[in-house]
Amino acid sequence: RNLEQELRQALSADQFHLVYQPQVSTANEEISGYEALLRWNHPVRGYISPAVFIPIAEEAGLITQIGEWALRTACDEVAKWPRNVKIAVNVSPIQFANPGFPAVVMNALSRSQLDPGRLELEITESVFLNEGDNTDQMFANLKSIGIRLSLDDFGTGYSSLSYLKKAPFDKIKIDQSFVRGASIAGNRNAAIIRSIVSLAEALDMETIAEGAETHDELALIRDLGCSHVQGYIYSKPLVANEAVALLAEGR
Ligand code: G
Ligand code: G
Ligand code: MN
Ligand code: NA
Repeated sequence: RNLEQELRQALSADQFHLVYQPQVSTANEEISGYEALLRWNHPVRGYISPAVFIPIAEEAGLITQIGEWALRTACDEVAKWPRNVKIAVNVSPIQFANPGFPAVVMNALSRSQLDPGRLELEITESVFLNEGDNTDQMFANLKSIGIRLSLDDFGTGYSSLSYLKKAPFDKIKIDQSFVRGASIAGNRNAAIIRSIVSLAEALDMETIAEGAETHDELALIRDLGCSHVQGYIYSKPLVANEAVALLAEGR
């Protein structure tokens, strides 16, 4: 009945798995990495979207456990893959606020033997909303491990440029809402993407355009100078063996 109750059992009942969506370099069209995305397959209700259950997990105090499972599983799986691609893992602001989080990251790296430079954590702008005293320290601690940081859903919600100045991001993810339809004549999204790319370049950060679905969108993203693209135009999120097969094909 109650989704929260069922979410409590989902981890031990082995109902989660990860899917992986390619992140492609615009320069050479090679897969540079994958974003790991959580999936919950409920035995009765069927597939439940993370857009539905992540907020419930955050409310119920379950996101720390579930997020750690996702991080460990992503590192363990990707460490065995045939190419040294990067792996991007989403991190809830609640995980990020926990002073023990860097130790969790180090543990995931050491048990999987994944090179820290291959792990990228995706953090949304909302971590700055309830910014605590230790936010700067958290960024410094995570960077000292040698991992990469990516600013997810950029341009939505609480955008402020001040945190771009102080937080050590390696990559900005341009939100889908700016990418979709950007190639249509007269659409203002192209101007926004152009200015984000120019800002990122000035700050020595990479850019990835999310949610590209059409050839026109892809061509525009490339013309505007985004370094990477992620979207259905290349691939939907794939189960692990499909993601491996794509790498084995040399993509
Ligand atoms: O995969 P999909 O587009 O349906 O994801 C919907 C939302 O769920 C996105 O905002 C995505 O960031 C979030 N999400 C997916 N997997 C995870 C995860 O492992 N941890 C967190 N915190 N969010 C996730
Ligand atoms: O918020 P975050 O960037 O973590 O979420 C990524 C979400 O975007 C995933 O749920 C993924 O399935 C979805 N996604 C990725 N590419 C596309 C796309 O080209 N079109 C649409 N509609 N969704 C996409
Ligand atoms: Mn993401
Ligand atoms: Na996003």
